[in-house]
Amino acid sequence: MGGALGKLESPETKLEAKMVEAMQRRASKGTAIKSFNSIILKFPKIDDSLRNCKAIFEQFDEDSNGAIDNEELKKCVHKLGVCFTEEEIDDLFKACDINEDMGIKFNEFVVFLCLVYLLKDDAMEFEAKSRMGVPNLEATFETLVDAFVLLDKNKDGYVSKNEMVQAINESGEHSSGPIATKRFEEMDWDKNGSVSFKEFLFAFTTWVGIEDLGDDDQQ
Ligand SMILES: [Ca+2]
Ligand SMILES: [Ca+2]
Ligand SMILES: [Ca+2]
Repeated sequence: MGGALGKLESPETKLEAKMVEAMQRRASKGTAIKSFNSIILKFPKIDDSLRNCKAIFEQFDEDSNGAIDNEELKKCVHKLGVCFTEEEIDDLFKACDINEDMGIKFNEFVVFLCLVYLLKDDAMEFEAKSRMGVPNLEATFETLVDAFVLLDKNKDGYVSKNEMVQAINESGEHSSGPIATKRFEEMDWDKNGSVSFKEFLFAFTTWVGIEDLGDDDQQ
């Protein structure tokens, strides 16, 4: 820390600092995933599981306009049985509203649920499964966290381009450099040179094609 990249990698918000902390805590337990390829092999299962969140989404999108507003999100957090302050919920809302249209669309909601899962101190408290009726959701989130832990070699809570190159190298790709660069650029949404867990999740929803689902826009 404190090197040339120190500024880039320091968390911007309290929420992000909390996420980094939670990720580091989780990383200390190791990961069940062995390679980048095995993450890719899990895509179909992850895809299925995330799509099942659509029912939860619709339940909280009370006015059925295809997006969850701040008030609806507060009810959702309450229903999930999580204790977040108003400020934390507002921060989560802003963090997940990646296209800044003041509403949480389906792909943004999936990211939200997974962030809530990570931020919970005790995963057992996360009652989405029992309350929301989505089977294997926790297992899916656990896989996503595991995947991030695998990529974040130095366990600083962010994935750097070098770490991405390393992960793809280890999976035995011949032209790992260009593939890693492409994947990295797809993930680094704000182009600041490092990938946060949130950015990783957004990339994932794109890779498995979740974004198409919640999109009721004209185009
Ligand atoms: Ca949005
Ligand atoms: Ca890292
Ligand atoms: Ca970034």
